[in-house]
Amino acid sequence: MNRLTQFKKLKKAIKNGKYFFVAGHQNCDGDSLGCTLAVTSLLKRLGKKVYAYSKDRPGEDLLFLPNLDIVHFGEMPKNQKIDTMFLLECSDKKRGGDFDELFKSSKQILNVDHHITGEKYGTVNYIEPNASSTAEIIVQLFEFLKVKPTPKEATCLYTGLVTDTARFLHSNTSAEALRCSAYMLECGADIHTINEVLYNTKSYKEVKLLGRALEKLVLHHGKKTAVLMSVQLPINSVVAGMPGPPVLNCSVPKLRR
Ligand SMILES: [Mn+2]
Repeated sequence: MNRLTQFKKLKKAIKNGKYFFVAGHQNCDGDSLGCTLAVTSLLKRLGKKVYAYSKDRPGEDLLFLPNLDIVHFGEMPKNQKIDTMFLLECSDKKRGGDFDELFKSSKQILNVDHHITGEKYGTVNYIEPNASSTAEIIVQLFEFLKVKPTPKEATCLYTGLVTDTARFLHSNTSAEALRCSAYMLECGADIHTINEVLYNTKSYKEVKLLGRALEKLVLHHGKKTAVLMSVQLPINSVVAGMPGPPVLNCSVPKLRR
């Protein structure tokens, strides 16, 4: 089914829904949380009631995302009416959390994803493996609906694009991903904060952890290969107190010859 048909279906479903549940996947990343925030804001602007949900809180590097306090973290709706689920980046029914009850009671399930493994469990399934990110699809949805993203929405969507392409380094960095990113800048995405928080700064704990990891760097094969072993690091003792799971998020550069 072509892109236009899919967007028409999404538009119709959005029109027919009134009470929305919006969620991304567990262990949220920049794309799933950025999209959750942007879609929630879009739906509210269209006059809908929205319950935004994320099973987990983000790591501290995503705390700059605007309007994060509207998301219910780990707290499923209890007495709120829901007629439409809008799931982002959830390649199967369990990916976002325990939604069994909501699946039963909702009239519409909108499933938007860019993972090739995505299952078609929705009443509308827009799964586009050629998209760099779900944010790219949501930018296109804004355009299809002729709604210009606000600077805050643009910040959320640019975050999805920049993180899922690893700062436009991965092979999914298509012309369309760059066009959508450029459009988000035009709409006022706060690229300064995004670059500063995500890429130009590290927390004290991250730097300490990186230092300990780099101590383990050894050279092999006549100094042609550098190997970093981090599995035996007492990670928990270093990053204790950080929000989110203890993850060593560092990349070792390729050695220049
Ligand atoms: Mn993604």
